Amino acid sequence: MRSETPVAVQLKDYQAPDYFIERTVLDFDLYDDHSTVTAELTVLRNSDKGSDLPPLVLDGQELELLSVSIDGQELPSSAYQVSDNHLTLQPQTKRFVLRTQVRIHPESNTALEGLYRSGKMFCTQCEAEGFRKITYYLDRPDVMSAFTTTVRADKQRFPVLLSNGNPVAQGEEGARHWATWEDPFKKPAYLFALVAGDLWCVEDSFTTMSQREVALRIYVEPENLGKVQHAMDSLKKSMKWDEEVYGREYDLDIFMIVAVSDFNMGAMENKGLNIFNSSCVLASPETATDAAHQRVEAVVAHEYFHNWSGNRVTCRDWFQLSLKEGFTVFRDAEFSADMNSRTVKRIEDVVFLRTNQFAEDAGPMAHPIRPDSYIEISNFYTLTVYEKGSEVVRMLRTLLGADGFRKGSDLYFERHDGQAVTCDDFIKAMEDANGADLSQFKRWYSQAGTPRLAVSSYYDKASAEYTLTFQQSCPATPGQSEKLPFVIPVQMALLSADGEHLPLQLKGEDSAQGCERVLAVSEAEQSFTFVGIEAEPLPSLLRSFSAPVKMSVEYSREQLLALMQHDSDGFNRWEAAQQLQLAILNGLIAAVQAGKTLKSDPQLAEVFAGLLADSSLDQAMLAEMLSLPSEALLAELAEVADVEAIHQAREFLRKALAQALYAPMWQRYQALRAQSREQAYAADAEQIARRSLQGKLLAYLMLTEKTEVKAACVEQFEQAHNMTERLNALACLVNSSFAAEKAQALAQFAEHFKDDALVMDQWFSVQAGSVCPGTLNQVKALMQHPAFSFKNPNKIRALIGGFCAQNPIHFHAADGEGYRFLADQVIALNALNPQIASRLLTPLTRWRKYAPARQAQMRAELERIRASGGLSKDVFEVVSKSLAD
Ligand code: B3K
Ligand code: ZN
Repeated sequence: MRSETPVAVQLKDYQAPDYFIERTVLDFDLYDDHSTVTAELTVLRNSDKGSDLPPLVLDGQELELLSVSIDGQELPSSAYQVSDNHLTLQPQTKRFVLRTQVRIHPESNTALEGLYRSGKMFCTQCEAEGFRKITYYLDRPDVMSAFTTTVRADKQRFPVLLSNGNPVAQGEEGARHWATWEDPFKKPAYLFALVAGDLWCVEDSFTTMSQREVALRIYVEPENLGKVQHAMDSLKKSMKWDEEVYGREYDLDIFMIVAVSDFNMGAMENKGLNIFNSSCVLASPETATDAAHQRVEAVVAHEYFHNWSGNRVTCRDWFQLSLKEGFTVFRDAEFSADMNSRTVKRIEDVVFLRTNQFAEDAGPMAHPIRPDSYIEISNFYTLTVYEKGSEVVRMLRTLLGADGFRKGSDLYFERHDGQAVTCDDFIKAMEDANGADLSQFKRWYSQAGTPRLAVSSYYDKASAEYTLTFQQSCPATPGQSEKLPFVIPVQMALLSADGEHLPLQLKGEDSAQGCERVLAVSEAEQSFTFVGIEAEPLPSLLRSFSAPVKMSVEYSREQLLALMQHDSDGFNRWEAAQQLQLAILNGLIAAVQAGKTLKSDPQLAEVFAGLLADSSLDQAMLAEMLSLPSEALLAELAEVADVEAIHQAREFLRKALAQALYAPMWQRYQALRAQSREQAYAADAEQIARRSLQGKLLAYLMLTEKTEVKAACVEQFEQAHNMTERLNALACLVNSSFAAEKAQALAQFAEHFKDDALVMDQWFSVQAGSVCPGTLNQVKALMQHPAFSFKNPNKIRALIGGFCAQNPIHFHAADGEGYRFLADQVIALNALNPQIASRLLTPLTRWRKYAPARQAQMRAELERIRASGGLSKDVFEVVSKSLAD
């Protein structure tokens, strides 16, 4: 913890390193009460920067320096300076071997950054700046080195010793043993990894496109061996997909994944040795939901894809983070779309982006996908860098076409293999491969905020011309008051009255060019005129959500219904349903605010009835179309979020729909449940779609509080052969007024799964999300439960995060207790795990969204955190930016 005010690092201050590290030879001696790290670094003056020899300033934190030598000569302590964050010494030659020995304490490392203990094992997390907590180093991604690592530990308790690359030697010394690993690929220190533990592995192999055999190993604690197959299958699919879609082949002879229980995020792409949060590896039908299965598949793919987009080609500095993260999220999203339902994946991603990233982009932490400055880089692993970053890459593909994009990515990988590069280098490769000029497009990298796109249309019957006019603007964000126009690709089509998709010919063109096209809107106001349009058409705009913008188009209800029915773009059919639901919900919210009695609108029930009766409709799409916008999304869309009105309006509508559609919903539910009973579980698209629909229907039906539904819900809870159905039923009971059934189900579940940490996380989060009264007290009580631990990030996210970020009606309780609770937890976690503390804070940063009374309460809690003293850089940055004017 620091005392002085932390300073921001600026992109404009970037300078190439004074020295490089050619070779890194590490030796770890691991013990229960300390570990010793010996590092032999072959240091070389960066000749581009001159022939003088400036001081060598190595990064290091919380290290106890035991010795330093250069070229075999031990240095007296007068020959170097040690400060809180650095070791500084004066080189005498332009190339030398620096040897340091330090003592560190993984056993008491609760920040889970650097080398730490998770349960009985040792593991590491170095990105972004964790390596400096392991040894003195030039801990920056543009310093790339060949690593050789030896790990020594007790033979019995740590039979498995792993690091990056290939195993090259091993041996025994009494009760201890050692293993040496060599990574032939130069890499920055953030990709270093080490694991020691009593681990078992599932082994498989993959033959690459050039017929090389790669050994695949997933290491877990022995009790989890039965939950690894899904991750292994996902890995093999990912390897094949990257060969087919990007021409990228794996490069080492071995690829390892290790599952650990205590991990700050999802997983980490360390070269050849990915370390995963166990929640992103382990899955079995009985213990993991469909969503968890899909997350495992996506995260395994994401980390694997980083081998090229991140490892072979890495970032020059941390401002370029989206270079690897945005691109890799785009790659994993396309992979998931190819493995499952493309439209559903797009809908899920857009809902997530709109609900969370748009809120971030409108809040005090708003930043461009390539930020200009940061105080703590860990705070910039954001939805903006990841999800909006992915949208920016998607727009590039939309603008360049699939083939042009592939040419660009081939050139990027070829040109920069083995280098640490910038977002500009990525764009340059796309430009050079396509002869394109992307200079204006690059504003997406430097301007923050969600652009608005207002659309109007004009039809001229006499000339058969139809004109679409787009007006773009972008709200001010911290440090950026004026924005220049973006390039916004608007994928579009025009529909005739009977739902035909019209040929599209722009004025000035010789002929029509298909029935779908991309309009590149690049001016503040810009019009496109289509010719040969015989009657006023219905525009289908921003198909597949072709740009991360807030578009407004005035559609009548009839037009929305027509789009829902006829649009050939699945995303836009769903979008039309969303817009209809939003219009109805906004009407209800206004009615609550005006103190009127709420009246149900028969139109939505009619639409839903039609959807339920349409047997040609894909079940996954049906489930998505029956899902009302969440309270969080409604809050994001509102000028001032009225938490109670939103909750009341939405609950009213859900109940009204459940009552109006009871018969068809009940019938469909029973049929789906019967199918589930008869079929063995598979996490395939068809079954996932079925269970998704079944879950949505059960949630509606339970709102009617009918006895037959309650009995069905209890039956599903008790008899389901998979976690998806069981947890859906449990959530319904927990949110119901059936107190006895609720208590019994919760107790039964906890008794059955008490030894399975990941399942207990789900048990915590279901309760944290309950809309029933008394939830906050229940959350506080659950913090005392034996399965809860304040040191385990998954538990914190499930229970505390579940309540604060997923339960708006209780978190925003008028008495301010929710805010107080969150501030208390952040203050307690600040010292233990700054990254998790800072993440948890997010809901409080959104204070500007609420009415003045709530704003004051939220600000007061932020002030209280600020005044609590000893803030980590992580928490300091978020609190101070949130409170800044
Ligand atoms: N690259 C890591 C994230 C590291 C976060 C460090 N605070 C996982 C990923 O995005 O694949
Ligand atoms: Zn990533």
